[in-house]
Amino acid sequence: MAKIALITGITGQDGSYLSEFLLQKNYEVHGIIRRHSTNCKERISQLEENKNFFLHYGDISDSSNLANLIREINPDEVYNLAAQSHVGTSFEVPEYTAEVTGVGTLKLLEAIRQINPKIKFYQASTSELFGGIPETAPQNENTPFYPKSPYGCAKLYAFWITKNYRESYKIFACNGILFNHESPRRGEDFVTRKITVGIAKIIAGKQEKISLGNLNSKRDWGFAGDYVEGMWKILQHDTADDFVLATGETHTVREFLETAFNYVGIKIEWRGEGINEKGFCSKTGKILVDVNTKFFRPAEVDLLLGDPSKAEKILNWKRKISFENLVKMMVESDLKKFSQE
Ligand code: NAP
Ligand code: F7E
Repeated sequence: MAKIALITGITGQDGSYLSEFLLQKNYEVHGIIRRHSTNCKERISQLEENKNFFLHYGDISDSSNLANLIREINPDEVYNLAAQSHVGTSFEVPEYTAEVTGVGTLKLLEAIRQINPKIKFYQASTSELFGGIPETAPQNENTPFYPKSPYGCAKLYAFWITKNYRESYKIFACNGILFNHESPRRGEDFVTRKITVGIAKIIAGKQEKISLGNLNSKRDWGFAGDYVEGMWKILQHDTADDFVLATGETHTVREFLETAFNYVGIKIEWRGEGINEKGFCSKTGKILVDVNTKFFRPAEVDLLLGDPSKAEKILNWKRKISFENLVKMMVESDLKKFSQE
């Protein structure tokens, strides 16, 4: 019998890669989508003809809808990827973020507890839980949490309620504490994709420059395709547990940007300081990067650097794509996309 998976957040970056991964493993894959007035299925349109792929309307904030779907589909595994996932935006919509990213997790767990507590549950936890304590890097499963945004706080609730349902009701409920992972399918308002789209548009003559916020924050960036395999491995382990997935490397936003420009043969020269800092093309002298305070956050996470040794040892999981190859993959994909549009 093929295993059945239910994925919330299936239209997102990770949902699309996870669907492809599970379909290759012969799962029957079900996903919850929200009704949009525009097309939200861009990342999963290639899967819609697959006979083992099913989409259902729903919303993580609608508990009766979640209960109906759990009853109807009766999955073996639930992957909860649905979230208002943008950290900057969470400062604009903090209550909504708490409802969806935090309490939504409880609604799903409660449906599982009441209908079939044997269902395995994966919660998309995040390195944003570690937030504000740079001196604790590298961060692992034992590092204290200190979220720095409404998003981080909502995910903190989701983390603990997942652990609580594991301990209270013996549900196989696990947290994957994932550090930043990117891809050509990354949303265009996250910094890596904003940079690679910006470069492709500059090359195509459709944009003058890229405006960014904090150039000095450091992130541990991996490839999303590697991380969805880790999610699956977490649910295949013989006991329910929490795992950090990360690369063990950290880079500044500035380094990501310089590496990405490098792929198109442009060297960036920096002049000025703080909000007056600008990145110039070393050959033409044109301004290609500037700083706009609109992209600063009320509180910032300065340094994320993960220690994935527990997952490497216990799950035999390891990232495959290097930082340089991730940047290259994203730049190449956007150059192709924006030269054709
Ligand atoms: P993403 O691209 O922003 O996708 C988020 C998904 O959640 C989308 O499918 C979105 O649907 C859905 N969603 C939002 N609100 C919903 C609601 N009320 N009901 C149902 N679905 C809703 O995020 P991602 O990068 O794939 O990340 C997946 C998960 O991992 C998220 O929970 C994120 O917070 C977490 N995470 C991500 C990273 C990372 O670096 N990518 C790291 C750690 C943890 P629409 O298409 O309808 O908007
Ligand atoms: O920001 C800085 C920004 O929005 C990275 C989500 O998937 O990973 C993601 O959250 C850094 C921050 O990702 C711009 O201030 C500078 O320091 O790409 P980001 P994030 O906030 O790290 C975690 C693990 C998640 O769980 C989240 O769901 O880049 N930055 N200038 C900028 N960021 C953005 N978005 N836009 C800028 O213009």
